[in-house]
Amino acid sequence: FHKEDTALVLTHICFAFAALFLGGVAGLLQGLVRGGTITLPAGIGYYQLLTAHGVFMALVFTTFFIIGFLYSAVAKTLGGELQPVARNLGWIGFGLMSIGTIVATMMILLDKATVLYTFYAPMQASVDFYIALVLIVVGSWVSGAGIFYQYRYWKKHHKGKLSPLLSFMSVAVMLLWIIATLGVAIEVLFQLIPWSLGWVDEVNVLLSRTLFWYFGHPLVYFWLLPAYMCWYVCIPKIIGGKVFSDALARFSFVLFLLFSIPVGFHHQLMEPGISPFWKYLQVVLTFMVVIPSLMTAFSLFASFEMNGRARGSKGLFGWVKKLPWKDVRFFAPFMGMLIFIPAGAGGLINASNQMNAVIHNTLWVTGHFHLTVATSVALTFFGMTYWLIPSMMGRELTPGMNKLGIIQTILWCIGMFFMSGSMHTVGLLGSPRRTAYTTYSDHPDAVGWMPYHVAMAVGGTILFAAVILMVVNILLMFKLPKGYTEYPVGEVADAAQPVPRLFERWGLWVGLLVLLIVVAYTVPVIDMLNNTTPGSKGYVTW
Ligand code: HAS
Repeated sequence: FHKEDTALVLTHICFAFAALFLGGVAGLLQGLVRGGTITLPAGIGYYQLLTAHGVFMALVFTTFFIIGFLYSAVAKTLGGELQPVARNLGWIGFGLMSIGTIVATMMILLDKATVLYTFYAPMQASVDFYIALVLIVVGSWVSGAGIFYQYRYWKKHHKGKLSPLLSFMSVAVMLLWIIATLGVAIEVLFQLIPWSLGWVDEVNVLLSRTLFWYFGHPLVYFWLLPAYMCWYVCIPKIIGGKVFSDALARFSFVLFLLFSIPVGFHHQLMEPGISPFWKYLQVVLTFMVVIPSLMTAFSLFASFEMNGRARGSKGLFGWVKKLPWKDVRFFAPFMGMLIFIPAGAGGLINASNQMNAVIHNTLWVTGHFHLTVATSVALTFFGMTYWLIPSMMGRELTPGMNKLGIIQTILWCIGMFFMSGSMHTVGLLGSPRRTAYTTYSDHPDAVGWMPYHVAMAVGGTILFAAVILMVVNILLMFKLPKGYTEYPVGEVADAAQPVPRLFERWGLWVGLLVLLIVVAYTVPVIDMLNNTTPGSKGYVTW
């Protein structure tokens, strides 16, 4: 890697892990508060802490890590180094995003933005917080422009050639992000900023939540897809095999692009003011977006099995023994995949209207996203970090560092087992999410939840130890001996079908996506603006 590319990528990665550390501190404290173990000192509020935890972990850690990784992916696969224009755009994007993050953090610390990581109305923050969000979003668009520039530059100089799979995926992820963030940009610019400045007295709460979830659901795929990039492309190389099918991988990313945006209503199933028909339509589309995940599961099993059989494994599951269990580059993402099976099943439960009525706003939902983003995605990002840093810095991933990585992964899984397991269980018993410690005047139900809340705190403490170990491992990685660590990019299996050129017709996919968004959102949004849907009146202003 070019030195300047390494600097750009690793600055993003280090920023991401600094956020993980701060988010981890907030997470530990809030777990202990909720379990009734401690009370917070110095007037710090539970919700202030919860906001910091969500913003650092879910928004800052993920976005910085992903953008850093995507830059490494396009540098690696599109010519071996970044074009100066792409690199400069990357730095400008980073600058805007980091200034935005610092301002947002200050506002949260000053208790002027205790609005949780979802920040929709009617909770109101200081205008500085919203401006900080604008900086973060605009910065990410500039970074996206750098990725598109690198891709277009390569295409221009390789006329008629198929782009490398990893770069195709990077473009898809960034397109998804930019189209999704348009919703939240509209919300912040046209609703939240004028409202927080006092220019308007009212805000349409339902519209604000709708615009947020228009962004909020594809946000989860913005987190997931870079992990899928690792599962599809890097893992086959790490296990010594090949990518099962380039065409299938591209197809699944195209499906994600199409179906992950017009589905936000599945976060609003219990909300009045949106007619059941539109909720139903978006739930149907939600089940469509499950298909590419099932295709991914199929493709991964196929890669593992093909590789095992090529190495002489026998029987139905003999290939399992051929996997490199002691290699953290495989083990951490693999645990992520494994845990994604129950995590995804939980998602299917959430998306079903009747079952959503049981779990909505309970700790079950918190359990769901700690398995998905905080385990499947986070463990994959951790596993990637163990090769990304040494390979970019020209250092060798030593057996000692590998071992520390395995210990860190196991700690994470144990902590998450206790934390997310008890969240799921106590959620089914009715314990609400986003609630500070209370026994509701010693109501027997609430008292019955307490042992689970204590188990959550125990899990959270183990997870905090795992965060610390991860941060220590990162610091140690900068001291690894000089040498070579591979940046793993898998080749495609010989038997795979050729890739239809149609997949790179971005205009077609974006056009179809716009059509789906228009179909799924136009009528309900007009209803919200006119207060015409039964139930929306009275809910609509604050
Ligand atoms: Fe979700 C709420 C539905 C996936 C994150 N979700 C959330 C929230 C977050 C989140 C953060 O319908 C809370 C938001 C808030 O603050 O209110 N979710 C789904 C569905 C899926 C799904 C249908 N969610 C995710 C992913 C996330 C994420 C991914 C983050 C990265 N979710 C919902 C709904 C709600 C919700 C409702 C609202 C609930 C409410 O009422 O508030 C699907 O995409 C899941 C599909 C996944 C699968 C699994 C495929 C398995 C694979 C692994 C294969 C393993 C192998 C290894 C090969 C079908 C790919 C095995 C090898 C061996 C040897 C055994």
